[in-house]
Amino acid sequence: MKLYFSPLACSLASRIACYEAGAEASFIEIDPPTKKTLDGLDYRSVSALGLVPALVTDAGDTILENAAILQHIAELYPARRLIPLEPLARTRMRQWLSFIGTELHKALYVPLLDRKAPDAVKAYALSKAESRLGWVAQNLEGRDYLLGEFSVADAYLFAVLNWSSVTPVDLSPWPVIKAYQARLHARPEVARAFAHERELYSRELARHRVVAPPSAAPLP
Ligand SMILES: N[C@@H](CCC(=O)N[C@@H](CS)C(=O)NCC(=O)O)C(=O)O
Repeated sequence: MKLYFSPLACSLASRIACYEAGAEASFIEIDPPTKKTLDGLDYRSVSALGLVPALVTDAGDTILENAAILQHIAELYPARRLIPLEPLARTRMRQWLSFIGTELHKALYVPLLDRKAPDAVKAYALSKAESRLGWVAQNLEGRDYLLGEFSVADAYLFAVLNWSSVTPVDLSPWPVIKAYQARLHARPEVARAFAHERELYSRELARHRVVAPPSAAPLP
C-alpha cells in the first residue's frame, strides 16, 4: 500500500500505525503549498480536496480520512492489537478518533496553525483548549494509553498534541498529558516515525526557503 503524507501533519498518525503494524508500505510525500508529490504528480488526482493522508491499497482502492485509514491499517494486522477486539472497547476507540478529529484537530489546532485565521477565530479556538484537553487528561488518569492498551487512537492523539509546541496551547496544566506524550515517544516505532518526519519537515522548510519564525508550524 501507499500512504500519501506531509511531514508532521495529521498523516503522521497513519505512518505510526503502519510502523506499529509492521505494514509493508511506501510513503509518498506531498508538498503542502503546491499539493504535488516531490516528483511533480498532482495530488488532487488522488485526493480531490488535496488533504493528507490518503491510503492507496495494493488493489488500487483509495481510502481517505485519517480515522478510516487508521482503522483500516489496524484491522489488516489484527495480531498487532492496534484496535480492540471487544465491541464496546472498539466503539470507545472510534469515540476517541472522532473526538480527536473534531474537538482537537479541527476545532482547536487548525485555526491556531492557520496563518490566515483572524485573531478572533484563534482566540475562540483557544478558548476550547481547557475543556477539551481537560477531558483528555481526565481520561488518562491512571492509564498509560486512551484505552489502557496502545491503539491507533493514541497515534492520532500523538500527532495532534505535537502541534502544541508551535501554537499557544499550553499543556503544562496537565502533567498527565505531558507524561503520556513522553510515554508515546518512548515507543520505538513512534520515535522512528517522528524523527523521520521531523527531518522531512526541515527539508520542506528549506525547500521553500522559509526561515522558520518561532511560530513556524507544520501543516495542520
Ligand atoms: N478530515 C480529514 C482532514 C485531513 C486534514 O486536515 N489534513 C491536513 C493536514 S493535517 C491537510 O491536508 N491540510 C491541507 C489543506 O487544508 O489544504 C482527515 O481527517 O483525514
